[in-house]
Amino acid sequence: MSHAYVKLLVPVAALAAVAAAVAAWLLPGERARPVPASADSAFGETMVNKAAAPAPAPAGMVWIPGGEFTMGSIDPTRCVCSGGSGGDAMGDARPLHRVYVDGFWMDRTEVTNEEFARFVQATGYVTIAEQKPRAEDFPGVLAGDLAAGSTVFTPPGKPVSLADYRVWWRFEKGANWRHPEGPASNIAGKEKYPVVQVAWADAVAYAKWAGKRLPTEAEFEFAARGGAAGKLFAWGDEFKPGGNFMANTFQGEFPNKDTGEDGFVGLAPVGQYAANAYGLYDIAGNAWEWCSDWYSPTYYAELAGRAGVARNPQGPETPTGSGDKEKVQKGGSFLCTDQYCTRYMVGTRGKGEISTAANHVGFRCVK
Ligand SMILES: [Ca+2]
Ligand SMILES: [Ca+2]
Repeated sequence: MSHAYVKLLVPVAALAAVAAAVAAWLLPGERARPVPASADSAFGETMVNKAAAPAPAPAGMVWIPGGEFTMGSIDPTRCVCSGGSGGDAMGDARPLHRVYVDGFWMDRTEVTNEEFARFVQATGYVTIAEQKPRAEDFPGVLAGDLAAGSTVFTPPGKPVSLADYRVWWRFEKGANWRHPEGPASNIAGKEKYPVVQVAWADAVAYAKWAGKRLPTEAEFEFAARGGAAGKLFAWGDEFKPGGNFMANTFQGEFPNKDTGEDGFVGLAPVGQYAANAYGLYDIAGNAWEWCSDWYSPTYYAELAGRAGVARNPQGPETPTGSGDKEKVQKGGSFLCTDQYCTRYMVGTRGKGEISTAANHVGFRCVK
């Protein structure tokens, strides 16, 4: 198992390789444009399945009926997540294409620290961030630099150029799910916060133990849209309907000063904002959420190029793009902002190297 963030310890020349893993959430040069009043008419109707939910409902889960919908994000020239220098940021979330998913149960909230702690207590599971990387996976890295740890967001404390994410992300020895910002931090009193610093395999291990699985990207997006079609956000077309924040994102001056106008600087306990139409909390913002699909920037184009509706798409056979093994993440996080990248918008995509964790990435399960 490789450990991408240890690459942060090796000479700068090697850092290009890790760029995609870190910058998956925050692409340099990606800047905001005004929010359009309504979504693109290219979205087709969402046709929600009519069958009743099977009984009984599993604890903490809601029924997502499934159906056919249009997946993806709208034309970048009219969208906040429009391109910066190249003008094609978020191009991986286009073209729009028709997808059908079967109904499924989904966790109401992100998996919390107390839930993850029960799994660890029951199984003795050790997350990837808690394991010392193996020397054979990192030839050329000094033995003393091979330390267990993970990636931590660190506000620079002064206004900075947004060109280099390494100014606000660092590899922190001893950072893991029990110590999300490093050894000096802990999760005491944060039982109801989403677990973070979990790599993809850690999320899969939890899901198996719980008798569940990770959602596919299509399932996540169908659920996030709440039965509506072509809205900009999981709750509608307005970012702050009636002046109310609907998700935990970032306000202030990115990345150095989060003013927490939405009530929270950094992570929030789950369920602090209104649920979407399917009863899902934090389906946008708070922690990014791992999906089961491999990531390919051209997957939507591949699906759109096939005849008919893509039925229960599972993602590409293999990851393509940066050269790293990346899985899809959805929903954005407490670090998303219209000053930099607005991936809290429904229909957008994120991604992460499978063995890489960070203090803004968590997950929820389906079954
Ligand atoms: Ca916030
Ligand atoms: Ca979330």
